[in-house]
Amino acid sequence: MTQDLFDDEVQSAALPLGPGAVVLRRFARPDEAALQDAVRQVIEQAPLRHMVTPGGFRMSVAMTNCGDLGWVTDLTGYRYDPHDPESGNPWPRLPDVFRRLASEAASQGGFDGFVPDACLINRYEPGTRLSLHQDRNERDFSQPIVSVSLGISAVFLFGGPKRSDKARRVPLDHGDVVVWGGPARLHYHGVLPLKEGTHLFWDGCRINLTFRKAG
Ligand code: MD3
Ligand code: FE
Repeated sequence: MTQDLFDDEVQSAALPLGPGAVVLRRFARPDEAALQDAVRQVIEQAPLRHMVTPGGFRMSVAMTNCGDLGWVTDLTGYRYDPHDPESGNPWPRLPDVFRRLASEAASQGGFDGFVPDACLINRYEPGTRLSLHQDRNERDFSQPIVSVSLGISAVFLFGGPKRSDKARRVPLDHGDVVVWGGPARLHYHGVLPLKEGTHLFWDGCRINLTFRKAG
């Protein structure tokens, strides 16, 4: 009886945002301590850094990666690279809790068998924003992207297939997981400048993990 009620609640937490996009509110919360440990370990081996765009702008989001491939940008362009350009080392391996969480979330979002080979870690301090863009550096757009929001809340902008399409504002809070597949996979998206806030997960910052099958 109690179990049935609980299952209903879990089901009702999966909110479709639009075709192919499903929000799993608070899905990552049971794993927050393990996720915090894992993020700390990755950052120890591959520190967060502000990358430069091909246009010469320093990104306000600080980034690092783990997994077989890492997303990087520099003056020569955007790419997935098996090595951290700062150290020349391979990126840290994907922590088990990352792999499991990404695959469970993808299944809940309708994508069974998702095996990410790349995890981009983004850190937002207050004032940091991410302008409207598409994610097109991955090989296979039939594979979803899974995002995990941790720490202070952000307002996410979810647009359409054209840059000029009107964007919806979606608040993303600590533990929220979103699966972006199907038609949503190539929609424009971004993050509004982060407001000041307090959250113990990462000392007043927001951490976002995006899991991809890049190669
Ligand atoms: C919708 N990150 O790393 S996560 C990115 O909050 C990125 O750090 C944002 O956009 C962040 O590329 C947003 C949500 C997200 C990620 C990938 C998407 C939404 C997406 C790809 C297609 C459509
Ligand atoms: Fe993106």
